[in-house]
Amino acid sequence: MTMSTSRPIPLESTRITGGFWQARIDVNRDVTLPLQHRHCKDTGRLDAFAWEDGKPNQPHHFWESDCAKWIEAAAYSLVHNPDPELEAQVDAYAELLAESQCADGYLNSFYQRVRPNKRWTNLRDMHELYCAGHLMEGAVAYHEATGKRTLLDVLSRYADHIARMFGPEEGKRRGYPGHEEIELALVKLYHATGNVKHLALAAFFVNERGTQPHYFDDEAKARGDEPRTYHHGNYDYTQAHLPVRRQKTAEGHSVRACYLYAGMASVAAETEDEELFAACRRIWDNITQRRMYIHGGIGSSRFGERFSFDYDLPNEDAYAETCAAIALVFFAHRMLQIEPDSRYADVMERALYNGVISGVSLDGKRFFYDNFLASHPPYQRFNGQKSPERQEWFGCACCPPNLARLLASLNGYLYTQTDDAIWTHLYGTSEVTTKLANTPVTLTQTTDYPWDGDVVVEVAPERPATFTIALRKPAWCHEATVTVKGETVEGPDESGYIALRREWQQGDRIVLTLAMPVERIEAHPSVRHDAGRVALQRGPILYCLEEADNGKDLYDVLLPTDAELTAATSGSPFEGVPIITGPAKRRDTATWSDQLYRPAGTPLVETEITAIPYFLWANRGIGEMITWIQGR
Ligand code: FUB
Ligand code: ZN
Repeated sequence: MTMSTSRPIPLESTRITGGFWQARIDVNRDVTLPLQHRHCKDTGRLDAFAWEDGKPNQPHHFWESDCAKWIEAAAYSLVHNPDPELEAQVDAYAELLAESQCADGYLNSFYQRVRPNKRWTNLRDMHELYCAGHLMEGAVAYHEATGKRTLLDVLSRYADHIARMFGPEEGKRRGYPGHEEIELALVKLYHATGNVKHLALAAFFVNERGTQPHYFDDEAKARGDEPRTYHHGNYDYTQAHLPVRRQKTAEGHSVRACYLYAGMASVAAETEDEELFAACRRIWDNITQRRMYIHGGIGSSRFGERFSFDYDLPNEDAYAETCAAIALVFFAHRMLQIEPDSRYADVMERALYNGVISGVSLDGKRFFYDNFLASHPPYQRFNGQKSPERQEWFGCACCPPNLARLLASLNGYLYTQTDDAIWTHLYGTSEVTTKLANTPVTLTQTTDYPWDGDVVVEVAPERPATFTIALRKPAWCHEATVTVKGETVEGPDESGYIALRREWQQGDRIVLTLAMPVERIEAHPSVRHDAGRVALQRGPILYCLEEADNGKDLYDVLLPTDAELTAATSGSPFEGVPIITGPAKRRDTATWSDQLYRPAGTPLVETEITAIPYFLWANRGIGEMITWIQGR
């Protein structure tokens, strides 16, 4: 039983075949994946289980998670791109895991090699369950991609071990992870193994969280620690301040939070739990109506990589960890399956094209951990943020392999379906073959999206069949038209989707046209950081001003409300990518010398601005950048 309204389409049945995402996926496969394997090897991550005392590269307590995300990325990539060398690399790691697994099923390099006899003593801080979850996701993906069982069996045994240790039954510990992730992973594992104990364990971890007496208190006392000295102060940091059904706002560490919410939605779907789903919805609304950046980033505070409070969305200080935007995509994707409503897909799209993809350089070699919405290079260095340029790798390298696995599985985010309806959540040149109304059907999308709003969908059922094709009408679009076989049609709007139900025949052609003018966006008046400012957006793409095109002192640029803005590819520093240009004003700096302050009234001079897509910033060296421009 499941309350899901729609289900994802397996990766092997859907393929991105060109356009925007294909270019990024190719770089991910050809450059990023091999590089990440090298980093995992060079830093000792891949050999952590073979580490010996006194040797360099002592395992860190969540190194497995990096290797596991790399495995997952490799697996997704293998689905459409067989690569024996890559497969052999995964097999080698899988063998090491199989050999390293304890007789009782336990598997964690840090606790096996560095801190023996201390297993499960600090769930709050030590990431054992988090690493287990990531390994489970990797194992499921690799099994689906290759049919090989070694890794899946290892992780299934590990899950069985965890289920013997934790649960509501007498004699088991009533613990749950300080860093969530295993909840959503166990639901995936359950899908792969069919073992209901795996689903029950996921539900237990979700439902036990935040209950009293508090497990993290008891566990700390058992270690001889004083719970009140917990360095994060209170348990909202780990979303364990209340049972999850009573939570109303998104709190604490934002990656943990959205992994949990994705896990809650997964469990709610599988167990038909309306109350749990209602909690997911409330939290979703809190995030997307009050705590999310315009680029889809979340977790605005670098103090704890966390959510702070409603409307607190600083730009230069934005933390907006890449992993957090990715976790929001996971949450959105699960909400969509329960309730195909375009508000989830809109956010998914916003994050993907902006605050997620900004995390990786165009060449696929360097990564952002935090994704500021404004950069003033000396500033970031002085305030403890990470660098204003992308880095090759990090000591805490959660983001790069997270990007790799998401990009490699992006084809899985385009559609969901029921037996006789298919929802198109994302647009992109692609091909999907599935069964609708018991008929094999291929849908082929051809488009230059997100640079152009025309999307052609060719429908090819094996024989005429009646089913629904639902096309998302993005929230950013104010004018959408659809033709079927050349005739304009008015599909009913079903939760933000244009639902086209009819008998479809081979060769039917849908043309969706989404008007994509340049738009000035303003933020809610309570977002103090953006008051009096506008951001430029075209289609799903957020734009920004960079020093490379506009010189310094970008905060001083003023965009008059009547300035005509044009989008065009000519003159673009990035081939085929539209830039936005138009007239603006700024103060005449030539009239300033040594004063720091003086009576107001500096004459304004005319200037021309050039805005580039936000996700492309910092691909041309270090410099200033802003997204919110003066101009109301
Ligand atoms: O703690 C594991 C990962 O490292 C988190 O998800 C990231 O925020 C980073 O702290
Ligand atoms: Zn990260």
